[in-house]
Parts: sequence; structure tokens; C-alpha cells
Amino acid sequence: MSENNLAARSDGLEGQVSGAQVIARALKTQDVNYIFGIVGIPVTEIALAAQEVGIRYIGMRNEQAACYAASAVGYLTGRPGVCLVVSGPGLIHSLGGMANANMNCWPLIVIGGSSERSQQTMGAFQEFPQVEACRLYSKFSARPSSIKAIPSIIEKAVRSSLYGRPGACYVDIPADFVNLQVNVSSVKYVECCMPPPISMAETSAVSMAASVIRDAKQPLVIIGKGAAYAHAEESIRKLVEQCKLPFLPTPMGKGVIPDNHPNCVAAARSRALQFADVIVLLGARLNWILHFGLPPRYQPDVKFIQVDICAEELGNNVRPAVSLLGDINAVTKQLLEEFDKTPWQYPPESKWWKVLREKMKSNEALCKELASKKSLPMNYYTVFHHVQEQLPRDCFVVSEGANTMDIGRTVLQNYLPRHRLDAGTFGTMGVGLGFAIAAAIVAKDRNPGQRVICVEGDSAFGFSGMEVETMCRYSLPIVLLVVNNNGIYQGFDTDSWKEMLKFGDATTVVPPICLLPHSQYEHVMTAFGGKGYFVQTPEELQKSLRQSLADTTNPSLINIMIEPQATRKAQDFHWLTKSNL
Ligand SMILES: Cc1ncc(C[n+]2csc(CCOP(=O)(O)OP(=O)(O)O)c2C)c(N)n1
Ligand SMILES: [Mg+2]
Repeated sequence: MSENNLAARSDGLEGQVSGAQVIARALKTQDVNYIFGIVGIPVTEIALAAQEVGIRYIGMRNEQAACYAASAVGYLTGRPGVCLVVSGPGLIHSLGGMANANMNCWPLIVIGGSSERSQQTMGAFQEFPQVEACRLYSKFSARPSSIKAIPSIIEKAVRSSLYGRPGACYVDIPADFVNLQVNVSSVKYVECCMPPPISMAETSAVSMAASVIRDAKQPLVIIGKGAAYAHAEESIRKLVEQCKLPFLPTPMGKGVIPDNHPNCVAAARSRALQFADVIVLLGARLNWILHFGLPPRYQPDVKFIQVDICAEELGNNVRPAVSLLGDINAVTKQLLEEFDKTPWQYPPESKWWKVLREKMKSNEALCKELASKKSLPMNYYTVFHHVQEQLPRDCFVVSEGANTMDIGRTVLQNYLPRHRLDAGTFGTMGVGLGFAIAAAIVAKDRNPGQRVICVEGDSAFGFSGMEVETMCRYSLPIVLLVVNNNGIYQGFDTDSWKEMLKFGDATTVVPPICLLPHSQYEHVMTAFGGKGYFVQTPEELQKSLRQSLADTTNPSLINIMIEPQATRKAQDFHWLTKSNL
């Protein structure tokens, strides 16, 4: 497309407005402030028009990463980000992001250009049944019937993404809408949708929940990312402190109450889950992450008090003792009122606290021992110990990988809510760089100087590695750590790799978990002007971290070579019974 052509299109004719301009203004009216995407026919003009109305446009290198980034903006800011994609393959690449947003219950809008209406069913360029395709991955999927209908469809998409359980919504824009001009006066913009109404639980259910908690012998509070999204940090902290309850965060529930809070029993997670007799679930689902709430990971007679924004979630996998339907913050406040009326505390000197504290102590000692190992190559614990030492308190921690993410989560501390982003409910590899970019863009606008640390397994990094260019292009000072064990879960060192190849072609002899040993991922960063470090020792790691954190304008990538066969410490889940607790 020529420059003239672009200029003419974005200016529009006097008294007229293009479809692209209507979309941009409708988004701005709905307080949508960030678009991530990849342009091409027919959506380039939409991105241009968005920039003209003051929406930030972040061009990414793959629609999947763009969609992950847009969804993270929704979680971090409470207003959905937009992922803007071209027709056909562009839209299909964004489906991973839509599914991931839905699984995480994060608001997201995907806007997809589609082929011209007049060419429908004719084999048009990138023609695809997009509205239908998105239905399975969204709460709402629709195409406006005319340009005039765009503002109300966009308002409905934004509202649907936010109300009830948040999720992804899709708006389809046929190519012929984008440049079509209509009279300015013929378009009516719909006011910004109201924030989601706050729902509260039934009062009788709240008092029942309070009485179940009071009768608990071994209580536990589990804080999920639903609680983080609901900004329930203050009320939950009050509840935990006032009633002196032990709590456990889910991976992205970390930071709702700081990880170093004395009531946090994360270091005794398995034990806490297995022997609790009453569990208060605050915005956490009983899915695979919490072992479905079922034995042998839980007591068969454990009483769940389930608090959730989504009625359909209540009763999933277990029959709750009490179901509290409503906004996590509002319902926690309702519970607090009960405990204000009749104060109650769980005795801090109980056997349960003793058991949990002892388990935490022994687990922490084990981690410390692993972290202090001097042998090279380093193990995961040594690496994360040094990272934790330099981690700014208010930084965003983004992470993905298998061992890298799981071990990193136990060592890297979160002190603030909504500051951890990871593979999440869907266990998706490839989210990390998009999430890190989203967090860095939000930080730049809301809290300049705040850092983003992105901790990637070497396999995980490969899924969207080219987004390093995006980081460099927008000067986002992200510190990217690639924890490199030459493989998926584990790998082989260079010598074993060479030995292996003697036995035949790599496709037949190399174990499927293997990646090329000694890969120098840091060059991906230096290729675009960022800083790259290759580190093999704790001292090199410390130095490169210091330098990366000192650079406040450019991203860095630290490629950390670790022992390819390193694994997690043994899990402490045993088939214990109450009697040998
Ligand atoms: C989209 C997607 N593809 C594949 C997987 C399967 N998978 C789970 S973890 C993982 C990568 C683990 O390796 P790495 O990131 O290097 O971390 P490590 O365990 O080696 O520290 C893969 C490929 C997945 N979860 N998601
Ligand atoms: Mg790996």
C-alpha cells in the first residue's frame, strides 16, 4: 500500500468517517488503551486509526504472542487489551491466546479482519468462517451488521469480557467495512460500559461459612488468581490476620498476600492440602493445579467453602460444605463482618500450626542446601537463589517452562498482587515473552522504573523467541533469563550429544526431550541491540544480573547454563494417613 493511500485513508473525507476510525473511537470510548497485533490486509488502517485516537499499538512477531500480551493487559489493568489480527491464518494463530485467556478467566478482545462480504464462499483471500471458529474460544463472537453497529458490538464485547467470569470476546470486521466511509453524524457511540456490578453472597450462607471455619481443627485458606483479579488483597489479608489462618496461594495467587507473610504455608503445600479439614477457596478452582480437591491429596471428609464469581464453578469435583457466589472481595468482606460481630481466632499454638511450621522448616532447609551447592554446572536452586537475591521487590515475575517454572515459583518471591504471570491454568508454553511485554508496557505507563523479570526454560523460550525484537524495538528493559538445560525437563551435555549421534540419524536416536546443547540464546538478543550474557557460574550470574538491572532502557538476555540432568527436590507427598501426620 502506498504512503499516499494510507494518508488518505486515515484522514477520511470531510464529514465522513471510515469503518477503521469508528472501530478506533469505539474502543477508546470503552477505555481500551492497548492493542497488540500484526497488521496486513485488511487491518492496517485499524491500527493507524487507533494510534490517532491515542491507543497504544504494539506490533508483535506472531499473533499468538500478541494475543497472550493483550490478555495479560486485561488481567493487569482490569480493562481488556485488544489483539488485532488479519483474516484466516492471523485469526487462527490468535486462537491459542483466546483459549488461554478463557482458561485463565482474563478479559480479552480479539478483532479480526475478514474477507470482503461480497466474496464470501468464493475462495476469497484468507477466507475462513471466523465468527464460528471463535465461538469455542470465546464468551461472545459476532460480526457487526453495518458500520453503525460497530460501537454497540464493541461495547457488548468489552462488557461481556468483563462481566461475570471474565474471558475472551471476538469481533469480526469484514475488509469492506474498514475503508467504507459513512457520515460522521450517522454513527452513535455507546457510552463506556459500567464496571461489573458487585455481587454478594447470601447472608445465611455467609454465616454458615463462618461457623464452619470456627469449628475447623485444621483450617486452610487458598488464594487464587480470581482473588488477585478482584483486588481482594486488603480484605483477604485482614481475614487471614484477624483469624490467624494459614494460607496458600495458587501460582498466580502469589503476592495477593506477600509470600513472606508469617501465615503463608506455601513451603508445606502438600502437607497443608492433605490434612486440612476445612478449606476456604478464594477465587481458586479445584482443577488439576489443586489436584481436583480429591483424595489422596486431600482428606475424604474435607469441608470446602467455595467462593467464586461463577455459579457454574461451585460444586465442580467436590460437594462444597458452603457455596458463596459473588465477588471475592465483597464476599471476603462479608465473612469479615461475621468475624467482627463475633471475633474468633484460630489458636496459633495448635498442633496443626506446629506440623505446618515443622514441614516448612525442613523443606526450606532442603532448598537452602540445594542452593548452596558449589558444583558446576549449577542446579536450579542455586540459580534461583541468586536471582531472588537481586530481584527488585516490586518487579513483575513472568515465568514458563516445566522445572524452571515449578522450582522458580518456590524460590522467587512475590510481594505484590497481580505481579506473577505464568503458564497458568492451561499450562501454555509460549506465553512468557508476550506477558513480559504486556507487563513492561503497563509498567511504563503506570509505574515507570518498575522492572519485569522473565524466567524462561530453554524450550519455553523457543516458542516466541522472536519477540525479543519487539522488546528491543520498544526499548522495554525486560530482564530475560533462559535457564538452559539443553532440553524439555532435562537434556544432555555436549559430549553425550556427540556420542549419541554416532548411533544413527538424530531423528531416530536423539530422545524427544533433547534440544541442541550449548545453544547461545543470548545472541538472539544481541542481534537486535539488546545485551546478551552467557553465564556458567554463580559469580557470572550475579554480575550479569547486576548489569541487566542497572540498564533501564534496554532488554537483556542472560543465558544460564545449568546441569542438563538437574531436577526438582523430591516431592513431599506421601501416602500419609491422619495417624502418621
Ligand atoms: C503449547 C505447549 N506445547 C507443549 C507443551 C509441553 N511442555 C510442557 S513444559 C515444556 C517445556 C519444558 O522445558 P523448558 O521450558 O526448557 O523447561 P525445563 O523443564 O527444561 O526447565 C513443554 C514443551 C506445553 N505445555 N504447551
Ligand atoms: Mg529446559
